[in-house]
Amino acid sequence: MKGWNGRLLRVDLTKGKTVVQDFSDEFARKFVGGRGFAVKLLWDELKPGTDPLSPENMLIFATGPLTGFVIPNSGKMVVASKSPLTGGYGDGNLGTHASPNLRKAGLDAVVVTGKAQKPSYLLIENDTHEIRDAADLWGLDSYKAEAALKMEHGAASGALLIGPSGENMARIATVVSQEGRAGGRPGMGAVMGSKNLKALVIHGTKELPAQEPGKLKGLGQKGFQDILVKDNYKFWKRQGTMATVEWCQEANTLPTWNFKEGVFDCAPDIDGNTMEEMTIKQRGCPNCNMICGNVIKDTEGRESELDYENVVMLGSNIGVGDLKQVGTLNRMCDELGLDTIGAGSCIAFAMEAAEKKLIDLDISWGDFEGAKGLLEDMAYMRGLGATHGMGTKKAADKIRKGAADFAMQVKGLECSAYDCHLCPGMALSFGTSPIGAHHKDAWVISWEISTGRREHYDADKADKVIEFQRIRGGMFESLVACRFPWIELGYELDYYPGYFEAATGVKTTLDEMWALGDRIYALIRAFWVREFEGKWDRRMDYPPKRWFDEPLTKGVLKGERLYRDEYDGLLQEYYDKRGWDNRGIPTKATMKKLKLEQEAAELEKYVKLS
Ligand code: PTT
Ligand code: SF4
Repeated sequence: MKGWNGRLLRVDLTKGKTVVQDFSDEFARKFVGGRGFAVKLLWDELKPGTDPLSPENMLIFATGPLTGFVIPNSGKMVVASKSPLTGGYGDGNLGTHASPNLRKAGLDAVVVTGKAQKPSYLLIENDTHEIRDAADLWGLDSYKAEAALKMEHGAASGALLIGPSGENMARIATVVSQEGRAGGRPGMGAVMGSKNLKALVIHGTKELPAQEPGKLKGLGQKGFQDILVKDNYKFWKRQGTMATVEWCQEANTLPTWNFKEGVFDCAPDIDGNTMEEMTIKQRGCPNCNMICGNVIKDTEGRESELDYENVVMLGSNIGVGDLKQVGTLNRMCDELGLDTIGAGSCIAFAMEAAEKKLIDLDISWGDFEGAKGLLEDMAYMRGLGATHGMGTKKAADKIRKGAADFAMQVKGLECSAYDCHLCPGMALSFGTSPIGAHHKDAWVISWEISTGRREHYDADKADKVIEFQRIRGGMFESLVACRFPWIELGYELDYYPGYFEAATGVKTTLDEMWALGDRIYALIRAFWVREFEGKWDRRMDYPPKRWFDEPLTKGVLKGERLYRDEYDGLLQEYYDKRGWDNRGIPTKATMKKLKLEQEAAELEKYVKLS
């Protein structure tokens, strides 16, 4: 086997044991890596109904066959588990030096189960795998803990960590690395905390096994060159994802005041142009020549690395229109290990609940100090923070009194930063995302706006969502490479089958990659259905109620909203095109076509398949 190392590291924290396990050629070819590996392992090994915060849950760190090779943007890693935020499949993708190091340590993935008796960290140094004491790290924020670990294990190592929010099992806790990269929005940090696992430190120095190393090197060099001459390269280097603030404001899709509106009066004060005047340096992931992390100094003179989602969810969506203040909230999230999207949404939800006098909290729109206080309280799960740190769905269930009407989430995961009052295609993308309301799988909003969002609910929107889910949620999450060269600069997708073949020796086509995406999607859906046995309902694929029931009151889209029947029709188109029945469950024939016969037989124990 080339391309893959062919080895997983199994870590049982309860027993304090590690063991390396080979995986089969068939597993590698059928599920490829990253998300594909993660969902297959969870499906095969996790007992349905497992409490996500119990020792039995599995926490998976998975790379893919392209990770770590010197080809564009190959420094990413998938972190996956059964989610304590949603109760379904959860994952995230972060760029970190831990990724190439893991591969160079001769591994493709780490599967953690059990719970350590005391705070611990996992050290991987080539073939040495040790569970070590983390007593002095527990309680530290992620920056301090990473600095201490790097001091001990060397700057060449990579680290994946949790902050206090993961330790306290805030359900919106994520996994962080390098003071500004984060992944695992559906509470992967809480799962890590539940296992008493503060960090993974990884250092590998082996050569990666490519089938055709010379060819791969040549393709990689050409790929890096091509990126440098793309039309949008210079602008991307200046603004990265932050250019989206201005674009969303113009399109009236900039989440404002808990997604009540799509325009924010202070948008120019928090956009990419304002950031450019404040940028002091840039940071990024390994193996990337288009790095996009722009760093500014926040209100405390500390460094904060900005991205579109972070700035909007902690800016316009909570009414804060000062980029330094937003920077402070963003940096606090990274230190505390809170997902910025979840945290911003939970703060906005609390502000609205306080405004409606549903909770007794002294916080109002634009209240920077109040937001800081709530962030800390959510991370330490104290006071009202213990309610809001559970995520907006669970907080609304606790508060009741109609609070669910303004909890901006799907399946329990908070919406990322795109207002969908007049974007049914993007709403479908949130509705059918395999982890809850994340844009990562199908960011169709730009296409939707450019092709006419007033032709509301045409079937081509379902086609587009599926096309993007195949590319982004299937191919990029399994090869495990950053999708930004393609989506932001127009880097050709044809590169990827070439990379894959040179790395693994397995000939493939883009069509086969799309089939891989469909297989992964069907299996993730099967995972959800098995977990929600008897309770699964197509309405779980609906976007938040607010977009249907509360039209916009400002901007050129004033009066616009989504329509339920039309949305439901679009959802049905989506199911039909995917070969799923009208409950949103893959049919027997679809499972067979995707070579998931065994998985279909297992699913039939829980639900009758059409
Ligand atoms: C991702 C989500 C995003 S998506 C952002 S900003 W984005 C937020 N970033 C957070 C952060 O920062 N700190 C924090 N404490 N919480 C955060 N939560 C939010 O998490 C990220 C980039 C970005 S920036 C995006 S879109 C792309 N995402 C990719 C992806 O998902 N897959 C892939 N193959 N390539 C991608 N490339 C881009 O990577 P989640 P990163 Mg992130 C600080 O993980 O859980 O998927 O949520 O990884 O290394 O920070 O790079 O406008
Ligand atoms: Fe990381 Fe940005 Fe480069 Fe993608 S483009 S690999 S997110 S630095």
